[in-house]
Amino acid sequence: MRALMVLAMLAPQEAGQDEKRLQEWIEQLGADAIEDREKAEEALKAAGEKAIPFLKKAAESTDAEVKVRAEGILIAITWTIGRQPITIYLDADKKVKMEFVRIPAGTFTMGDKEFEGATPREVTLTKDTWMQTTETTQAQWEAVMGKNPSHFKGVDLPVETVSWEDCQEFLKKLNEKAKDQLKGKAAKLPSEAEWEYACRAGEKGKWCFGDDEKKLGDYAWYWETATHAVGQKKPNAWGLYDMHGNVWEWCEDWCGEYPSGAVTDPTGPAKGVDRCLRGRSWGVGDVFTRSADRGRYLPTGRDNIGGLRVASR
Ligand SMILES: [Ca+2]
Repeated sequence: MRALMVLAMLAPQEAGQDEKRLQEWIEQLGADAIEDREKAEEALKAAGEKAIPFLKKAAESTDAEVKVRAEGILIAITWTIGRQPITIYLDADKKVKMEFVRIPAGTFTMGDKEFEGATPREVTLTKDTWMQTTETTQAQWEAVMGKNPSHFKGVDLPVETVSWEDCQEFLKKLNEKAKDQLKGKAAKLPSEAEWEYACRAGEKGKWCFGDDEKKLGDYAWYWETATHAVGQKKPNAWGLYDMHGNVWEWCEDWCGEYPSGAVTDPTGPAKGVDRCLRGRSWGVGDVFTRSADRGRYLPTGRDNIGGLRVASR
């Protein structure tokens, strides 16, 4: 009994000491000596999830040094937490595989005031989602469907010329084929909100890397004449490739106006004419590839710019 009381008395104090230490390290990010800054950086990375609220505050700092370092550590920590991939195999030889990373539940601002029909609103996603790290490839599609409808041919190229309805058939077969490997999770298309949240990976700017248009070529295939093999450019902070450009990615939702105000786990309108696509394709320019940009197409529509990325929950 006495021991329990002692513990109860100590716990808040220890938590307070932890916080104090984290705050000291945050302050040390702006220290004069570079070795002090690096020491603080290492300590904050090691603190992991506990350091996130402190780092988020520091990322808003007017001290450029603190801001840049805090942002870098945040990405590193998020990567570590989210980077627990699951791999599923689609053939007996284990040559064709799909990799998924965990997208942690959270709240973000969805939309962009510069885009029609994408008025910003606060969205909360209450459940973790697993997102395929790349667009679905032709090898993956063929392993499940036994055929390849793509216009540009290549096993590592993203599958295209698939309609939303074709994707539903693919997902149905994928769920049957990989039932044991999915361990109770269902493969599906992401909702628009899940897609944009995963694309932004914590970034509020125009693209997953911020607002600097000059960096777009590091992350995206755009203004091209054909698709490119998936996963060749830089991934976003959560390990997802080609969220901007290469092929459009079908989402689950019917396409409609966003409701106003904050929403939780939105899934789009109950009915509609078009289904939504995200991220744009190889054939267009910079502004259109932005995180909040929305596309729409008939669910039966097929084109060499439209593919998918599988989500799972
Ligand atoms: Ca894409």
